[in-house]
Amino acid sequence: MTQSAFIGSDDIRTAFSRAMSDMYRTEVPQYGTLMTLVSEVNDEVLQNDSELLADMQRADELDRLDVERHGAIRLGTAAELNAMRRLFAVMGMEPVGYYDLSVAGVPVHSTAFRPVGEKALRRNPFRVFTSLLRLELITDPALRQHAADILAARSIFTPAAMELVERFERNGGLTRAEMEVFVREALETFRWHSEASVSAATYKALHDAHRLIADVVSFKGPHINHLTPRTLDIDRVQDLMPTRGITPKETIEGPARRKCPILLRQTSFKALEEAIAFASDGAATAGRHTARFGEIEQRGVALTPKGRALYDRLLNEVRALTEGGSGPKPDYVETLNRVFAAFPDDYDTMRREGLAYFRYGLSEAGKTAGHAGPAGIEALVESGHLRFDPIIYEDFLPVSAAGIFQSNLQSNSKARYNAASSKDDFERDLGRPVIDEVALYAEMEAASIRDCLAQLGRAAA
Ligand code: OOG
Ligand code: NI
Repeated sequence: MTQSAFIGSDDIRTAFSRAMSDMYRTEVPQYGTLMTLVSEVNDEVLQNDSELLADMQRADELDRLDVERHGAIRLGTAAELNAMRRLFAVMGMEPVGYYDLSVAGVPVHSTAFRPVGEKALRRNPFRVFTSLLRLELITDPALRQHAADILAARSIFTPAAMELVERFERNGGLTRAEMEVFVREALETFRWHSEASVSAATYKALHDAHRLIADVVSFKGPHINHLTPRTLDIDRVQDLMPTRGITPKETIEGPARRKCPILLRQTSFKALEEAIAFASDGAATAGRHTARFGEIEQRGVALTPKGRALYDRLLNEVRALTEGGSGPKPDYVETLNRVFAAFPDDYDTMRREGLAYFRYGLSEAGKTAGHAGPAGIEALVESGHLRFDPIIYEDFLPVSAAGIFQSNLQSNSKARYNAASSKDDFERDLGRPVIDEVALYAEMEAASIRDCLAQLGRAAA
């Protein structure tokens, strides 16, 4: 077998994310409605904002928009997480970031599998937010053991899917024929099963411990629970959702609306209530479960640690003002807008203050001037020889994720688990360290500067 007969990981990822999207659209028709709405609004935004259109064209960001989406799954065991890492590796997706959601009362910790290289991201930035249930957070020891036993007995991958993962690892790639089988078989893991693998009584016990525990433990596999397209105007889609028969959650998670978007803003619509059949233990076998929902997101520039610290501080301020205590609360959106006014809203200020990451490139003037331009990055920017584009945030936000979890579990429980964060345990279960997302953005920016300097025939500083 020659190297060249292998299909690239980018192509496998694209084929898989398309197959996943098709499956989810059949399973949850509202997702299809939402996709149509998002694509209409994106077209409208680009038609009315020629500057954004030009920026996105220059940054080579337009092509990925239509295929761009993220999904989420919740796993039950270390072995499942470990195997999932190997499965996603076939599609060029690596674990980036660590999210501890126990602090928000959700008994999971998570990572996001996604492509990391710039070329791969431009092709298709498909991401899967992947959570691992922390069984140790179930307080009742008998129930904890029961859940562990149920999980130990299931196998969430088809034998053919794992066989192809092994073949990929052994040979360093998959042929087209192998890829087609791989996509079909891997998809099975993410399919919805309306037959629970537990009795109604067990489901209830798990559900009483936490809705999420029932969702993870009661089924044959980790059904994909949402797929999220990327919109260029989340407020507009949120406003239009009711006209298409979709009821969004009340508030948009993340930063305030801005001229220059930062990080990530997200909103979702309520999970569907679905009929399920319990395994028979002689009792009633019909039930209902809420698992799957829809979500949209708008992505903005990635922040540096300094920018992120400012974001976190402002968001905490908003939460302190609008949550808890008694008496009337100020309006959330009004408070968010007022507090976030402290975050500079133009790219050049964000850049000069070191709040966000940018990709530098030579302008036409810079290319013409070549050697003759001024020295130093700042001087080159000022003279118009260097331009800069925002580096898009490709990751997630723990507070937003917790808000999405909560609204879809219909639990307003503000319970917090007192467990220590356990990134080390997570990485042990995963079988490798997670990649630090900040290092990825910093390196993208640094590489773009090196590239410009090289083109100008200058040595890097
Ligand atoms: C994942 C929720 C997190 C996001 O976009 O922040 C998430 C889940 O409910 O399993 O998808
Ligand atoms: Ni999501």
